[in-house]
Amino acid sequence: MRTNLTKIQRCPWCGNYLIHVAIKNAIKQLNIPKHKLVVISGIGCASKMSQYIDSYGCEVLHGRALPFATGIKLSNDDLTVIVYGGDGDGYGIWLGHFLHSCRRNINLTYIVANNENYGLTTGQASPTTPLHVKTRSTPAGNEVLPFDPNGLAKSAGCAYSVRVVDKDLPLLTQAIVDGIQHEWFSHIDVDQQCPSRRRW
Ligand SMILES: Cc1ncc(C[n+]2csc(CCOP(=O)(O)OP(=O)(O)O)c2C)c(N)n1
Ligand code: SF4
Ligand SMILES: [Mg+2]
Repeated sequence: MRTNLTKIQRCPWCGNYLIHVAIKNAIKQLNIPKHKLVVISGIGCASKMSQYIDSYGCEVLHGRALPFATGIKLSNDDLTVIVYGGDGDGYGIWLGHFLHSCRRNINLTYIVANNENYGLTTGQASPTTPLHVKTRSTPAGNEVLPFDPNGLAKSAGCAYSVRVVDKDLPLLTQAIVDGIQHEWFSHIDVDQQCPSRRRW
């Protein structure tokens, strides 16, 4: 459990700051004590979140947060388990875990900071990068259609799948509160600003 972390490794104006505030608001609103909360994340700018929230938590392998969190929830149903990661982490390298989590419908709250690129590794295209935009891996413009994460989640069986903008803090907080209270798998895709890499 982290109590003395002072250095936050994010760019100024990164949307992850806003999502962090929304998570803290939601936890406070629901009165969840820190010993009953677990935050699990993969690897990436977004995934540092588990280091910064004062709860139990773990930053696991890239794309492996969902199966890790599933094990925790199955072994102790009393815990509130939040899974946090980026679009590359959840929709790219291990999309399979996302879809099977939707199918299994185990009570996890999955928040995706969707900045439409692989931010930590300097801005390559991800599965949600819009058509034609130039990234580090698509210098002539992205030629691959992005997919719709909420549509995928719903078609795989997830009944609570929403998309919220990071700047709308009240709506984002409410979406997280509702996601935690939803008794099955919940998915919150956050349109996340990333001033250093997402320049479209
Ligand atoms: C198995 C594995 N493959 C690749 C990497 C390199 N890597 C680290 S973070 C990352 C992408 C992160 O993108 P995203 O999940 O969208 O997070 P963001 O940094 O944008 O918040 C990659 C490819 C890794 N750490 N492990
Ligand atoms: S690269 Fe983007 S996502 Fe990563 S810390 Fe900077 S603004 Fe945030
Ligand atoms: Mg990303």
